[in-house]
Amino acid sequence: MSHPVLVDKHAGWLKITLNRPAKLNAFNSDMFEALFDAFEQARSPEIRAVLLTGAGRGFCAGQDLAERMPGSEGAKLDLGQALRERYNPIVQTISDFPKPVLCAVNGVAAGAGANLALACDIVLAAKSAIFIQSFAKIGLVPDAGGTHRLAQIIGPQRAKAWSMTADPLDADTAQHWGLVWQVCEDETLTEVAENMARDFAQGPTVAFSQIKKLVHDAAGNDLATQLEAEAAAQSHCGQTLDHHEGIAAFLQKRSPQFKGE
Ligand code: T3D
Repeated sequence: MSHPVLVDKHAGWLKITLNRPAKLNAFNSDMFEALFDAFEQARSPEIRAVLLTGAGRGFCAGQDLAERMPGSEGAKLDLGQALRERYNPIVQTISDFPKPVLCAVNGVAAGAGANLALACDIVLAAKSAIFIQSFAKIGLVPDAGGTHRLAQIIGPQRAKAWSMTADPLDADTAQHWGLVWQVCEDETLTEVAENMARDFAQGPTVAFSQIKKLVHDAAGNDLATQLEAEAAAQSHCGQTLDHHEGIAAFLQKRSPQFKGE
């Protein structure tokens, strides 16, 4: 049996590939366990960026609905509990992860699969990729942080209409709406995403983690609180070797060699 998540270690970065292509990488219990394990591996200090993608023609089709078949044990589950035990922790892990998490959406991203992609820091999408908040089609609400993120990124009107219609959103529209950083030709997505992961792995990791936290916290802060948070983050970054290296490299007119410290 093939492993539900593939982990490829590169110099300074980890590629995590959801690997149930015959089911468009829908989440079953094994895939959850393997994904948590992959992110644990990414905590290693030598890893400074993570790239998440999917195998085959899909990125992720959300919850494996075969595990929710009426009459089965899974159908009797409290879905709220399933979210608390699995989806919420993985979204929180990505959100809190102190390193850039990139996502290369190689194909359809549906349900919690779409919101898993949107939980990542930088979303790249293949031209042919589509995003679907498919929950309403099965009588559910967007989860895995979807309502929070969509309300923030695309605004409440689009968030409600997209969630209620469950219409597929093409990659160009997703980019136009601010959900996607870059749309790539299908055949170049992997190369573009891997190059970006490699570049981030050579970046100022402490500053990256602070940028992530500041941007995440901004929505809940007033200006004075955010100004102070920026000052605290800058105090921290100002003490890093990478800041010193950045200044030296600028003055010496050379490229900085960041160490992530
Ligand atoms: O339950 C909880 O724990 C609460 C949390 C819920 C989180 C959620 O994610 S709920 C939303 C679950 N996901 C969906 O509702 C999406 C279901 N899938 C689709 O609507 C379509 O498959 C797609 C629009 C994503 C793609 O359509 P298409 O035509 O390109 O492909 P397909 O033929 O439908 O799918 C290909 C295969 O993947 C097919 O298997 P088969 O017949 O060839 O053996 C299909 O059954 C399978 N597949 C796709 N999505 C799922 C799935 N199998 C199980 N679960 C899926 N979600």
